[in-house]
Amino acid sequence: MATERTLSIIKPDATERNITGKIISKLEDAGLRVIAQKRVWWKKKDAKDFYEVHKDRPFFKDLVSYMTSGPIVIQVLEGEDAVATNRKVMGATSPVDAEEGTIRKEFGVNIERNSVHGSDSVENAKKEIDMCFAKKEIVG
Ligand code: IDP
Repeated sequence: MATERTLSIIKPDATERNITGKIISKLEDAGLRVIAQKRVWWKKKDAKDFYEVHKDRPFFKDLVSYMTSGPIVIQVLEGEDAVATNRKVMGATSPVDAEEGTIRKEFGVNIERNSVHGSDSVENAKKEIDMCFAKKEIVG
């Protein structure tokens, strides 16, 4: 196993319900360490740039509206197999399909308002971390 970094976002549905601490506890319990963190409120351009890969999907416009509807908490997580470990503790995209004990099962509202984002590959993690953080903001 390799020590990796991944990008995590606590989404607006979770900041609105004041459950960021509960979500961070689950990440830490899974062996992940928060090595960078900031709370921001994205403009449309930020959300569009971040989710560019989904720009042709039918849910893109709604996703951009949702991700700009309130504050988010963006984090860099570090740990053994951080990308896969984080995806496991997040659970499937839709809370209905997510396994018991996962963040999305416990806190997700629906397939869109699913409380967290996590990079889906080491390569995308690097890109997303570079998009969201300056090097000096990451303290491993
Ligand atoms: P992931 O977040 O589990 O990796 P993706 O397919 O990359 O899932 O989708 C990105 C985000 O877009 C999801 O987390 C969710 O917020 C939203 N999303 C995905 N599929 C749908 C859908 O069918 N309807 C509405 N929103 C969706």
